[in-house]
Amino acid sequence: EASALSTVAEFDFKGYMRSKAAAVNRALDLAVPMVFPERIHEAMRYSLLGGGKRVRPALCLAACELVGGDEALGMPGACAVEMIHTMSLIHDDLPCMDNDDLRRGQPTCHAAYGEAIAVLAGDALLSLAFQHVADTGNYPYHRVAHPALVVRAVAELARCIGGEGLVAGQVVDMECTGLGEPVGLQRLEFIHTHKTAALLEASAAIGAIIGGGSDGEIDRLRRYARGIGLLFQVVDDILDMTKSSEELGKTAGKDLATDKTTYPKLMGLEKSREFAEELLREAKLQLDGFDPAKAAPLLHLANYIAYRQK
Ligand code: GRG
Repeated sequence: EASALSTVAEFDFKGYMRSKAAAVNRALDLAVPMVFPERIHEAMRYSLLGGGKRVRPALCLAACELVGGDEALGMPGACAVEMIHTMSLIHDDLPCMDNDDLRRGQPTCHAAYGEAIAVLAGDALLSLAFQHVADTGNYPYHRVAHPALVVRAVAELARCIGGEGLVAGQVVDMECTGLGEPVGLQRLEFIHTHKTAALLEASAAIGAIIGGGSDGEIDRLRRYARGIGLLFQVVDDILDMTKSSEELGKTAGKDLATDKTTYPKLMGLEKSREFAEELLREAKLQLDGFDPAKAAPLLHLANYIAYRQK
């Protein structure tokens, strides 16, 4: 027991994330070659390779490895979820949605390449994501997953991003923005579980499916990921609020100035922190049935999301 605990304590989470991000970046680089017509591939590469913490692919790979798969087996799914994440950011930044000119400190895709190319780069990444999961033969790290598992993974990806997943979250968020009144707790949770948690859930589920996990294992990893997805947003809201009051409206007063509903605004800072602790505890509980040494990456990922300073 003590040695298992110390194994967990000694786990080098930063090193783990760095090495997974490097492997994912190499695979993504190979996934979008600069072929004709170059401009669309340039735009896709610009957004896909322009930074990002690679949380979703790391989650996919960690889930795959936890149930007995390896990195090569999980890599197509890991690339696919990052492609989806990237395309959702490209479309979210468009003038018809959030109308943002900056993302990760750089011009957004449409600011750099124009609106039409940005829409198409998003579409092409969406398509490439499915190609990646389905068409493993085209993949440089080719490892064969059972076709039935690949079909399940494809269905999982489709379900989480469609009209009952990511898109639903975005639509409800858009409807609530500009209402001029705060939305209720249920509405707020709907937005976050769909906009953010759904893709994290799919990342973990796809990794666990392709890695050959049992239904019970897949289910626990799914709950874990859904929990850290909501946790991510609650902590985001808390950080925004504390930053806003500390920096007195320099850059961070942004959310206070708008009518965007946040957890601290709805339930207060203390209750929001308690809610975050509860979500963290429940997420970690899902890892209890696994070998603690093997579950270390996911345990630390949950802690990182909970205790990050931005
Ligand atoms: C999926 C078909 C389809 C369409 C997209 C526009 C849209 C529909 C959805 C918007 C989704 C959106 C913007 C969600 C926010 C997700 C989020 C928490 C982003 C920040 O994630 P990080 O911190 O970002 O992982 P990095 O930069 O590290 O990658």
